[in-house]
Amino acid sequence: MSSSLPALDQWVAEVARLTSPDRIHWCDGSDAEARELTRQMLDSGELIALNPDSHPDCHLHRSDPDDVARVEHLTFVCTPQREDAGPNNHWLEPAQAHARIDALFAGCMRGRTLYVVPYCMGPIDSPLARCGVEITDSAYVVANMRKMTRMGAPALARIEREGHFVKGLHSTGELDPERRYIMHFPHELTIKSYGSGYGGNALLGKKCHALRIASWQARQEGWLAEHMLIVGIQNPQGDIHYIAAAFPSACGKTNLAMLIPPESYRQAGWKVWTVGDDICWMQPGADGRLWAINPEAGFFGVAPGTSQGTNRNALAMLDRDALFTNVAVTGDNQPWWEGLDDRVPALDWQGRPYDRASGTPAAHPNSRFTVSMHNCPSYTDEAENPAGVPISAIVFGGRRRHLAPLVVEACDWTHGVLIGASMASETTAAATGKVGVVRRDPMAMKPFCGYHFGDYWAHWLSFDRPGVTLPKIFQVNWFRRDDDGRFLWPGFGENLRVLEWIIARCRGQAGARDTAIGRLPDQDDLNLDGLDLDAADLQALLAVDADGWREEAEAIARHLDGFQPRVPPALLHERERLAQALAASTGTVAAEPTTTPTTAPSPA
Ligand code: SAT
Ligand code: MN
Repeated sequence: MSSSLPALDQWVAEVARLTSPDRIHWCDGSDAEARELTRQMLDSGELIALNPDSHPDCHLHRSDPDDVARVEHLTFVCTPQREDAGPNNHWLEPAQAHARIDALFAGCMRGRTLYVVPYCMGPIDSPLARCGVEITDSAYVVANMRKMTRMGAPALARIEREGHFVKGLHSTGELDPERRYIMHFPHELTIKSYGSGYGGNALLGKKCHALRIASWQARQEGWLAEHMLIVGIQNPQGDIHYIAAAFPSACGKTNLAMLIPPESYRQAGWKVWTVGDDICWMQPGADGRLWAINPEAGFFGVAPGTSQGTNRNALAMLDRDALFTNVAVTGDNQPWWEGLDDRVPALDWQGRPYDRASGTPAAHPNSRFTVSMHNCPSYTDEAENPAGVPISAIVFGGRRRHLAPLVVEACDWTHGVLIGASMASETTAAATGKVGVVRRDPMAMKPFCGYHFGDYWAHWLSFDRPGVTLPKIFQVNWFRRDDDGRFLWPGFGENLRVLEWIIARCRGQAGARDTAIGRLPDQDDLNLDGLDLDAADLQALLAVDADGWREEAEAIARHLDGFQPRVPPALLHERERLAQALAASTGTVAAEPTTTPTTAPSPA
């Protein structure tokens, strides 16, 4: 097979010359093709069938133990000018980068099949969607791409019509960490990835295309490609407000996107609709609002911690047609991970007999599930709406033990961009490296922005222009702890209480108090009915520690300084304004139990 697009056929031929595969297979995305690939992977041992009674059509893949997370130190953005990649990216000169990685690709597919995977990021008929073609020698990657993107014949038809596409070349190579690179060439709309078969390193539609390349394209074309979930919150009156929320990897985006309302909210008629759990592309519409699509078609979620109690929706979508990576298995061959239930698994994520006394987790902390979004009970057809959904609020969240309150509303767009730009979070198992270290992660895009953060912030600021009705921006932190390490806020479904306040603020219907760091709810502005929360914990969650924040403002100044001379002056002024407001306040400013409601204009 080939396409009707010479540019595509030429590229496939070129890659085949370089990599010398035994066979070339153009993926059509059909069920028959998926069945055949699964059969081959079961034969080769790449996939293991799970219990067909409890988990029909579910499979397990075990990664190489040295290949279980994204590798940021081996990920490069290769712009012609070094400065354009920014201090936020590793950089190599493009010609040198091509030479270095092409040397690895030479002959690497000997004995293997080269799969041509045409895919569309976003609803197939959406003007906001963008297409790509991934060439890979991994059937496991093909199987993932089929769940995660609109893959196959319809995507190829769109590519042939449009005549352009993002090129992604991938080989698992030898899975040798010493021979591994993830390289991006934004000016050539090209990705090359060698030596890893894992998630964001190998499913090139995801972080490589939909964030690193797309963020660069979005800047040229006037839109935003963000590391955000999209969730619709339906109130008892039936109005649905869509929220886009950025959190670093493995900070609960999937749980928030599929939130189960607390019992009292369910009874009152609240509903939650999942549009996306990881990536959001947003563009101003004719009405001046931001409209968003989820470019993905599935979820590649963190398994550990997913349970009946924390995310019933996720669990319900994992008992059929799901692909698991690096989870443990029970004696009767069901998938298992820490936090699921109190069964003891038989085999750990590497297939070794599991000994609980070893004290090590049975599932890898970054073990994952891949499922089509159609499996999700809270899935909404709006995820297929070519126009996208209108965004009422943007939320920035991090994982922070101290300082950051439960929720803060930005005073305006510029303040909101500063909040996003100065986000910080403790590192997680989603990337290799030390876990639990606080690092700045602007807009949760630190590993994913395909160009200089200074230019990126200027691009964000540019959306604030006459005639627009931008979403309100908020900062949240579900992860505050006391000195003993205990979480102060119950999180999960209870986060709806915070989202309710956020939506009410967007509608001009809830109270807030002005503080130096933004607007916070007082205790009675939040619906805490039926929640057993310690009064002191609530105080701590809603207090502004002015001394701590003064230090934070200084830290933010140093952080921004690292991106000079490209930091937009408006952002520096905003930081000054924050520092001055903090200079005027002392001690810890606690939340009041009573307030005068302030009203705000409604964006939606
Ligand atoms: O490995 S992925 O990048 O796909 C998942 C994540 O880190 O969010
Ligand atoms: Mn992510």
